[in-house]
Amino acid sequence: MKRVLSGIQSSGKLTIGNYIGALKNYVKLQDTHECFFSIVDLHAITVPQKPEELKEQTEAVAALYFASGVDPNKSSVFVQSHVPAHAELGWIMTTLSYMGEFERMTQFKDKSRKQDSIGVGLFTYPGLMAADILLYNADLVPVGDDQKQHLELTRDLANRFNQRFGECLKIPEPYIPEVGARIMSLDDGSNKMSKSNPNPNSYIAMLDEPDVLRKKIKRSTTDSGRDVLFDPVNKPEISNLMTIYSYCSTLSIKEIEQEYEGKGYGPFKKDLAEHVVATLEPIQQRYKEIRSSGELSKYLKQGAEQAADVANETLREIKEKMGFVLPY
Ligand code: AQP
Repeated sequence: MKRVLSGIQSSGKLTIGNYIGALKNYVKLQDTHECFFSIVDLHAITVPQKPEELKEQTEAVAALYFASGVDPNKSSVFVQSHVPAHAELGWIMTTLSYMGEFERMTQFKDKSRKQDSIGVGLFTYPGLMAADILLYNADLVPVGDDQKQHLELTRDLANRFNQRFGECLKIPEPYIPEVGARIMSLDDGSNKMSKSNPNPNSYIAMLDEPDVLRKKIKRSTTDSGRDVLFDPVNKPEISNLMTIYSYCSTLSIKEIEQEYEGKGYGPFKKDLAEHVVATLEPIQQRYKEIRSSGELSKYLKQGAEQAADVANETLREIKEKMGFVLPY
């Protein structure tokens, strides 16, 4: 069985982008792969986080994994900071990396543009991400388009390590879903929908109340036309809404075009809102049950133990190959 590693940052409220681009795939993958899914809180702190919010967000992200259908008996779900090997190998990876490699990362360029002062952690983020993946000798890493570049760097670092110190690390492959890999912001079709966007109307949060969801979708930006046509270049906003529609219903993009031919944006948005509500409401219900049952800490403890077993063994091998004196 091939091994999969992926994670989501606890840097805000999970969006429908995280659901479509990550969680939905996790649920499918766990039936056919050995899965390690992480809540990457060490990555979240590469931009400032308020302590009480970080704690709540980390627990909320974890609970949403399970509420979305990730099964603790099939997948190992863990909080990144519960497995200290991540931070340790992250450091080692930065010592194998070159400044130019990190400087080229478009996510660093995008995120640093939004900060008044740029933290070093934001810059060295790809080193930690490489560690996250390589610790588990993952075969596959489900990533959205935006993370492809980081995975490419991870592969380079693994190859570099193997050449310099001897074969040890597996070279991971990307697993990219064919469509809908990138859900765009509700207020700007050229921007990715992001949980850390300061404008809550730019994203559909998985835990938004139904009426909030309806309002956000009604107010979402569209072009001045009225044809519900899939044309990401000329009509990026309506095309994005159609992608969300398609993921939250049984209709294909073609069928959506046929369904709303000549009807305009109003009825389309109204129906879209109901499909989104119908998709998220059962998840919200399960989320509430998980949060109030006290099961979360049990699942996360079990996940951290399973993850640490694998991660500590890889780290030990890496350190041995590099010439570290191992603990006596
Ligand atoms: N808009 C999106 N469309 C499709 N997939 C998305 N993902 C995130 N946003 C979208 C996928 O979710 C996984 C986890 O992402 P992350 O939280 O680790 O980092 P991110 O990609 O930077 O996500 P955000 O929401 O934009 O977070 P912030 O705002 O904190 O940077 C990844 O698989 C990602 O592709």
